[in-house]
Amino acid sequence: MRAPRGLHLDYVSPAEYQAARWADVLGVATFNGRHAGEPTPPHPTAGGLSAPAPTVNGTGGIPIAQVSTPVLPTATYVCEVWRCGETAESGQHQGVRFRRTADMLFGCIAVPEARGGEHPTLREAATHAYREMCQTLDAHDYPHLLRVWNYLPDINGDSNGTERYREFNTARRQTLRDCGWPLSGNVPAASALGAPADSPLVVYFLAARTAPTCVENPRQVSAYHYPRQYGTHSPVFSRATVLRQGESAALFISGTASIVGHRSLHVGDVAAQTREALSNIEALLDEANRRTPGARFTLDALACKVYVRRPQDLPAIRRELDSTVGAAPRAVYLHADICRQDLLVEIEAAALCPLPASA
Ligand code: 3EB
Repeated sequence: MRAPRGLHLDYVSPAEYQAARWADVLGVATFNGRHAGEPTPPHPTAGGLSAPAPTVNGTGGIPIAQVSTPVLPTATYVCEVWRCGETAESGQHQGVRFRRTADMLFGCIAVPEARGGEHPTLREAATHAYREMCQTLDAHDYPHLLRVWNYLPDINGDSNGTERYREFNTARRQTLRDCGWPLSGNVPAASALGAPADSPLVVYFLAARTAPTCVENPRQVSAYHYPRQYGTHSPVFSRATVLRQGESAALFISGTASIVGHRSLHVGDVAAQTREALSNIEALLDEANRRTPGARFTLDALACKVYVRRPQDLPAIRRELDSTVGAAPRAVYLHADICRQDLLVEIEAAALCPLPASA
């Protein structure tokens, strides 16, 4: 089965993924079914999550980012499947596994942080991941990053007196700068979340040959302009990006939390934090629609990934989402630490919307 050309996103179980036999998969991210303290079960990639159809061109199979951040409420694997509606070609550049069409590339890299190993610190692991991502995109001529997902082991942990998320920000900014990529304005949408301490740094991304529209949130200070109280090197990401792709437009909303201006609001109140994050997402939808002639992105059409710091907050977060988004929101919930200690919930989202032929 093949979708119309352009990106599509599905969240499915490994069994559904296998049964679907999609011929146009561009890339996959899997989220873990492991409970803390349990032995690692065989990963679905080892159990046959491979190229879904023999229409695959070139070498290798589908790139799969294996994220060990657990799924809530019960630990069952979730596959985030990006499809493109056309035949794609797989490849590898250094440590990056990728798959691409004439317009788009999905890539992923996992870098273990090993004491005494090649990348002894998170900063070095992140530098390595970002350098190889940039070099892959340069080598294959996809000059526009649309969206980057970052999963950092022990994101709030300490590294010689500096929070590991801040170390990551330093590496991201310096490496993008060294590779000649922009540090503000035309920068990708992103998420940066925690993963269990024993997992590798996992980075996966979507890039394109055409430039996206980068969208900021009028309610928030741009992340790349955060004051230094949040770290000496500010995070490099846009609040959202929009890519026009023929008859449709794809919207990528960055991880969005209860931040107004640059401050965290509703500290300790998870329901209020969820409502504030959703207000930020609504503001981004308005901006995306204003900046994309012919598009009408709506809350109920979003596919959401919701990051929950404390599993016991899941019912309250779900209640807010259900009442704001209505009916049955397309949402998966993950148990993850969030980059500020005072944030309890963060929501990222993606959506496709048809464009009129004349737009
Ligand atoms: C925030 O708005 C919350 O460092 O890539 C959200 C999305 C956040 C992306 C990143 C961080 C990142 O600052 C945190």
